[in-house]
Amino acid sequence: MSTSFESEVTAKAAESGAEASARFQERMAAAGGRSGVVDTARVNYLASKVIKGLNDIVIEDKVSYEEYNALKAWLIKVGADGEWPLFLDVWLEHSVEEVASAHREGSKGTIEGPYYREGSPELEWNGTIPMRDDEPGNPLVFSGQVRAVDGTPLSGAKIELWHADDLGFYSQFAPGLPEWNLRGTWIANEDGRFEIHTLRPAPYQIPTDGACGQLIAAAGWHAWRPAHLHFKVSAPGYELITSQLYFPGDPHNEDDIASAVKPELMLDVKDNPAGEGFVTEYDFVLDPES
Ligand code: MBD
Ligand code: FE
Repeated sequence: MSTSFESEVTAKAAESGAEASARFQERMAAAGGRSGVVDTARVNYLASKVIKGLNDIVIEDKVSYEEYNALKAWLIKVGADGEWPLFLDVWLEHSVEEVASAHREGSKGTIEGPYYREGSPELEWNGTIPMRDDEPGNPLVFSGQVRAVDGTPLSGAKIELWHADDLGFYSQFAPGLPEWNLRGTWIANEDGRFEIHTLRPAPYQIPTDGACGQLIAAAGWHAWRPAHLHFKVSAPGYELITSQLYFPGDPHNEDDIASAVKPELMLDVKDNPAGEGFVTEYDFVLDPES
């Protein structure tokens, strides 16, 4: 049974779908056709393959009209709930990211997910993330260096960080949060170093009250992602890295619903010897643009 507090929290969650769809469409429009256009031969090849794959499943697994209609109703609901970004980023993006980053020699990355916003407030190399006065969570000091694969420190590199609050909500996707809450952009110092002051994120459940949640419940799956920090790290002349970092011991590191955990993305977290909370160090190594 859910308490009224829980239902208030989950009711808020569905609104993130509409926001994620709208923000994605804005970004595609702003890219001015440079992204999201695929040539005819490739569309013919890929779309034919997807359609054949689905037809093969129907024949092989003797899919009934009941099952077909359940699928049709569910697909309609994914759109109505604005959950195509969520569905695709949870169940497909990890393979796209694997293909896109296979050539990299620098740090591993992982999926972006549906909740990135460009243009978060710029902070000094050692600044504190924007947060509410009473923001719940334990302090986390995250420090490291951005450098090139050849070892050159990348002074002025940009480290964008975004993460959910203690209840699992992302600013600009859930209502009632300050615009840039728990989102910031650090500029690395002359040695490529940064020291981010934020909060340790909590384990995270994807919204359960929309179409994706309906699928998860109907299939008997769970909706959890391990606690994670999202990053985009960039410097002129280098390939941007989109990443997420994770915390050892999280019960969902092994069964992330979004399949976005890699061993290289696990932080080494220690108690802060100088005060409250935790400290961790992680370096980002960028490949030169080809
Ligand atoms: C998230 O916070 C997330 O990071 C991903 C990949 C999917 C859904 C919600
Ligand atoms: Fe996330």
